[in-house]
Amino acid sequence: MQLEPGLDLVQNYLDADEQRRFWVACRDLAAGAVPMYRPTVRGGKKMSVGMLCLGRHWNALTYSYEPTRTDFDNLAAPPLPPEFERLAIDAAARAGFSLRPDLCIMNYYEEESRMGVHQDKDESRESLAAGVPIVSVSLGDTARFVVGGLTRREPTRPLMLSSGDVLVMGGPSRLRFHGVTRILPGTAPAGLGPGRFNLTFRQA
Ligand code: MD3
Ligand code: FE
Repeated sequence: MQLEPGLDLVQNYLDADEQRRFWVACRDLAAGAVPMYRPTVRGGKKMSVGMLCLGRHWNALTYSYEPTRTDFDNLAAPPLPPEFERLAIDAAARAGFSLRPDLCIMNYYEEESRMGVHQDKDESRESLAAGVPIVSVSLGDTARFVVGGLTRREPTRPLMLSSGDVLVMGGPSRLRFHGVTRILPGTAPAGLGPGRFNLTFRQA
């Protein structure tokens, strides 16, 4: 359903089997040769989420994309798996957008993890100007998410993101402020969890 122009939520986009398959893929990637880690951001604070970027790496110190993790261990970002890419392309198309994702940021939330309200504006001017969407896929525990307007001052509206839900934000909604205010522990479907993986697919 369309929440706002350019902001589309498809609940249960992934069935139980697909959720389990993507969960396992995320879990295995997180513990793989290029592991998930906790980024330190500008100012020196550690983020409360675990992160693993696929395709390209988001540098938490420079807020820019690069091939290797120069803010952490200099390892190259693992490639974006073909089944991840397909998921993002299909979900964007369903919301009426064309997306050629070149990276995915995989975030892992534990019970205490949060994501402060922010804008995603580290992609190229062309990508942002064209309103190329971000596709978000939620797996595991439910999150309370908030989405606002194009300035920090505007009010936010809460939204629950459950396992299997896909949120597409493009066009006029691409630069909306948003964040994760809490994780509901123990809400993951059987076979998933603990915690929550969120995948955000982007065209840099
Ligand atoms: C609405 N992640 O990785 S995804 C992020 O649930 C991020 O992990 C959150 O914000 C999470 O940057 C939210 C949903 C999302 C992403 C980008 C948006 C919603 C958005 C951009 C504009 C409006
Ligand atoms: Fe974001």
